[in-house]
Amino acid sequence: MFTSTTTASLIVSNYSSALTNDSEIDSQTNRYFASIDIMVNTTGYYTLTSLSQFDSYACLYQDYYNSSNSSSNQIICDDDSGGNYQFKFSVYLQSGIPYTLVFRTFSPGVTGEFTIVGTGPDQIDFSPTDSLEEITTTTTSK
Ligand SMILES: [Ca+2]
Repeated sequence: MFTSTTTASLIVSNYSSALTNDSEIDSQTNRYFASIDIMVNTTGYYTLTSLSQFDSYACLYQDYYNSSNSSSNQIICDDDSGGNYQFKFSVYLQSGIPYTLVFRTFSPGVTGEFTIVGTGPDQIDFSPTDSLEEITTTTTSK
């Protein structure tokens, strides 16, 4: 009996940074977080997980993360599926659509270095989100 297996080669992309006392913080829960923009050039299933010394937690959002309504645009969240308290999930990412990964600690007041590891059919472009308040409109009157 023969078994035929087609194994597509998977590409691993890493993004390393750190949560520090200067990182963005959720004022309600006192947990530091990093907001990371994600783009892919090839549509398909990608797996995202983290390497860190702390208990990580992450959510993925389509387009952008709205800190005043954290459930809007939310695709998936995970706490410990990666083992060793690291988040892990697989998601279908579409080429040309911006996604935002919000990576944070599970417990308040925790800092430390971390690496996000993405695996999929193509490279993942990671970049820190410039601003969480890009939608803000400023009106000046005299
Ligand atoms: Ca966790």
